[in-house]
Amino acid sequence: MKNNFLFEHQELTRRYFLRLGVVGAATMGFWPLSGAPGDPGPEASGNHLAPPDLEPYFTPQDKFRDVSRGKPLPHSLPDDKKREVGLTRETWKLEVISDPDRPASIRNPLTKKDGTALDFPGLLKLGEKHSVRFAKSMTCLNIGCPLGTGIWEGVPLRELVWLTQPRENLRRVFYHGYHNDDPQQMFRSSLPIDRVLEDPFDLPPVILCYKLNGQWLESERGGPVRMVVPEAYGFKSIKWLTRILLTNLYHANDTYADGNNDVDSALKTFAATLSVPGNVKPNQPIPITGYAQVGISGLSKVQIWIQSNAAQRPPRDKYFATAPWTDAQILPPPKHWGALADERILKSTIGFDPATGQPLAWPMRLTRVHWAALLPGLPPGEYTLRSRTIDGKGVAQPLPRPFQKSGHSAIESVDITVKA
Ligand SMILES: Nc1nc2c(c(=O)[nH]1)N[C@H]1C(S)=C(S)[C@@H](COP(=O)(O)O)O[C@H]1N2
Ligand SMILES: [Mo]
Repeated sequence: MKNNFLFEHQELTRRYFLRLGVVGAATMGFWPLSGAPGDPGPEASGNHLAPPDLEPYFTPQDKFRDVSRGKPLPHSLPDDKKREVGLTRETWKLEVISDPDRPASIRNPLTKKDGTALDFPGLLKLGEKHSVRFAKSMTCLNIGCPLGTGIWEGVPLRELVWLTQPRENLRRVFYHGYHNDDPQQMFRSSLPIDRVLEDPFDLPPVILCYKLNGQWLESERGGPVRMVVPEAYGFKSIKWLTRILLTNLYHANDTYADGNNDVDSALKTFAATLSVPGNVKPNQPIPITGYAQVGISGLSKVQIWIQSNAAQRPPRDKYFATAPWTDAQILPPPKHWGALADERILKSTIGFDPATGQPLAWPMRLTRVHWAALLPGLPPGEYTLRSRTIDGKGVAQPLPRPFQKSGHSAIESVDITVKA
């Protein structure tokens, strides 16, 4: 069970390709079809792609890619220091106060000074009544490929806002985590109060997260408590959360804004390949697999297109809108989700059927899917394979905002050589 995702990917793609009659695929140096039960195992020849570093569908906490700032990194502090500064479940404290510069009127701030700050047992107490969990890929706006996908669990942020008894002049919320008590190191993010109090378009709520994949949120992932904003890129999901400010400021004041990032951008839909054969023979079908991130606009199709590098491309078609794209097969949900100690977790997860633990819709927004395709054989030559997505509304990638600083949504291209 070590590599559930790889196994699922192998099984799903194997069945897909077998249905299409690609019996030779396993001997073409196509890694997902080797290593499965009954297979001769990966070939020793040097000319195929190294298998990508795959994880289960849900990523174990320690297999997430880490995007953390700080000197030293807060999660690397020794245990006694963590205890001292509130980075353990025993010592964690959260303040929820009015912004002194742009005050919101609140009756009941939660402060350390008054002994009213929220502690971990207090958060769990709220969780008994209000906790939710949902699946989400964490993606860095500046990296593009997901850092990991998990089931995030916690208490909706609005429950804390209500505890402060807000009255007037509350337009936004901003929040930050432990930053070595050095203002220069503060990593801050913000949201309109509307997004906190209501969940538009059936999105899950913004949460104070304390569990990931059914286990306590580890220090490296931002434990004991981090913010998780379902539809947002990673920079909104502040780790080692220590303070929330309710403000009358009317605009974003995120740390990420200083890096020229679009701080209101939601998760984009895009496709990428995971495997192409390393050695493509002329006139033999070409099996391809990949994944797609399912952004806020959903996913209806993954499409691919291979073109000879010798062919002329029409001018002024930067996003290849006129190319003869063909549909790839979006693979069904895996049978085993991986990383969850107990798959019953899925039965109480937003977006899953409480009776069966299966997703209510597929592809599932804010996560990812896998896909496979079989390209017809080609004459020898150099080719470019491209993959793209069509979102839930029928709009082709790169969607209305093709800017890197709004999050990666570019059309991927891969070089393929066909030779005897
Ligand atoms: N306190 C704090 N929170 C933070 C960061 C940080 O440096 N400090 N990095 C952010 C960024 S840019 C990203 S992409 C995500 C990454 O989450 P992960 O490390 O759990 O994968 O955390 C966010 N939360
Ligand atoms: Mo990020």
